[in-house]
Amino acid sequence: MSKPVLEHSTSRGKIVQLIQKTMKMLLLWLGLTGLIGIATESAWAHGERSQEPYLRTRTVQYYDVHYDKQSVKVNEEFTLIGRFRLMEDWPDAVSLPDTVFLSAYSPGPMITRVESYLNGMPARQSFSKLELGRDYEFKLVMKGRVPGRHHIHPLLSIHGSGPLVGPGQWIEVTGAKGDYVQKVTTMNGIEVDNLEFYGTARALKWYAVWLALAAFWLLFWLVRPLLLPRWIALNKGREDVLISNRDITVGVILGVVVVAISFGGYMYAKHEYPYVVPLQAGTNKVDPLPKPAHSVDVKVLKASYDVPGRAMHVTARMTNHGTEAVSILEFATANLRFVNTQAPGADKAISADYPRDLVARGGLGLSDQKPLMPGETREIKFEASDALWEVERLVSFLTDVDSKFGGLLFFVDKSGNRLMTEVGGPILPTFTAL
Ligand SMILES: [Cu+2]
Repeated sequence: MSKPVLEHSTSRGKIVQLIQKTMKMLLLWLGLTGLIGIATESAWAHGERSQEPYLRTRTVQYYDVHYDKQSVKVNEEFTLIGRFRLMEDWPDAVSLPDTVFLSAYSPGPMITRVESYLNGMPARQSFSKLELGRDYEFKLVMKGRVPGRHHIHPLLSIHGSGPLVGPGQWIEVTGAKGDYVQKVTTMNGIEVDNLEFYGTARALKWYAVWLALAAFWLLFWLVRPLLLPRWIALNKGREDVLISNRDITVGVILGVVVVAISFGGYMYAKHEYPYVVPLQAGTNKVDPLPKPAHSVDVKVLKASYDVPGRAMHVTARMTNHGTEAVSILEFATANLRFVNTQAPGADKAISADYPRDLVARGGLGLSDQKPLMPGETREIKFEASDALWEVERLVSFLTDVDSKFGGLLFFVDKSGNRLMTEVGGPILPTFTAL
């Protein structure tokens, strides 16, 4: 008789072993994913790299973006300023910026947007009909809410196209979530200590009232014989027994109670809050920044992407319509920056607060460094080579049906004034080493 017992205990042991094995594997997997996460911290960002390159290189080009702080306490404010150019060569597949909303992108509600402006105008609402080929300036005042290290971006949401983000910066929020408050004074002088929970208790009470009434009405019918007995009664022609006088009385009373509560609640709210401003849903209009007085015309003659060398080569005919000689300072696209280190002021081109993971170490190579004189037209070849093209997953233009690139080319004169020109056009991949 001992055999079955033995067998039984063996199979039990096997199950225990299996559970232990599974737990070990799970722990190992958790440990590994944690390690990978630590090793590639940007993997914790929110998938900005998975956005199609034509969206990132040919729609909104952010530039001059600054974050005034990289570490804030809960409740402490920080400011995010910058500019963007809406590219003239906007992709056909993307909706035009006819309805646009400005905000910041964060992994969940980790920060609070306190103020936002587009070209100095409050940006509480969406803006309509932004102009292609023009520049806009934004300012976002944010406030730390949930402690942690969060990747924050400026964000332009375009109706029909989705979110288009600017360069993301890691912002450390320190302190305790419990300390977070959002104090406001309403237009009629009422002080609200914490907007986070303002009115939620009252809303929950109302939920409770309606849930109780609904539950009562449901139970009132559920306690009686339900479907089959009623169906049989119906078949026997006894509709009269289905709804009694008591049912009708209760129904009428409930109806009166619901109307009384609704109307009474409305009257009470009207009396307690005589001034109510509804959520503003209309769009605003804003003029773009004025066009700069001078410009450099850039006509792309040839563009190719060298796949093994991870380098973009562009040959362009450039004409300086300005009054000063200018040098090429920078090529920027999809928040990546390729700086020509030999240009005047190149060392100051990228501010200390700009995310370093978006700066190409390879810089920008030029076929000739001679400044472009006023009125001069010359063919110049520039090369933006860096592994960032791959890291940032910007090379799927190789497989796009609309293989085009876009970006901004910055020029600088000897006094440090910058001129900016949109560049772009069809691009061809070269798969073999040159
Ligand atoms: Cu991010």
